[in-house]
Amino acid sequence: MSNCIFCRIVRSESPANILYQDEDVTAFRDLHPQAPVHILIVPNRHIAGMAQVGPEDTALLGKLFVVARQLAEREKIVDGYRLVVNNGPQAGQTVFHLHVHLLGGRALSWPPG
Ligand code: DGP
Repeated sequence: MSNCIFCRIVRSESPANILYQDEDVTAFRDLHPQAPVHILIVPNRHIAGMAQVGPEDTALLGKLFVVARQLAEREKIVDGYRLVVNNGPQAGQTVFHLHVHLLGGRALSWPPG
């Protein structure tokens, strides 16, 4: 989508600190980090959110989480990290391109607000 900021980052049309990219997935640091490590892992293909995924996306969704695990190791936060997917405005979703937040590097309270 031409006006989607994450699509633009995936296509290198907008700047971002990209940590990983392959044919399916891109990962980059969050612009407004909520923890010492805050990385977004996104599908390269535009999917607005969890409400739009289907069985055909099973492998892609799995890959987002496998990449998140690899980045957690690379960032040395394996002692404790959190993976978050906000879906819908009431859950705090502000960018409508599916993304997994990888948060770590500090103690994380539960439940999230
Ligand atoms: P969410 O609230 O779950 O939709 O998370 C969106 C996240 O995206 C939020 O933590 C801030 C981040 N973000 C928004 N715009 C940009 C951007 O242009 N670049 C980067 N790197 N992150 C962004």
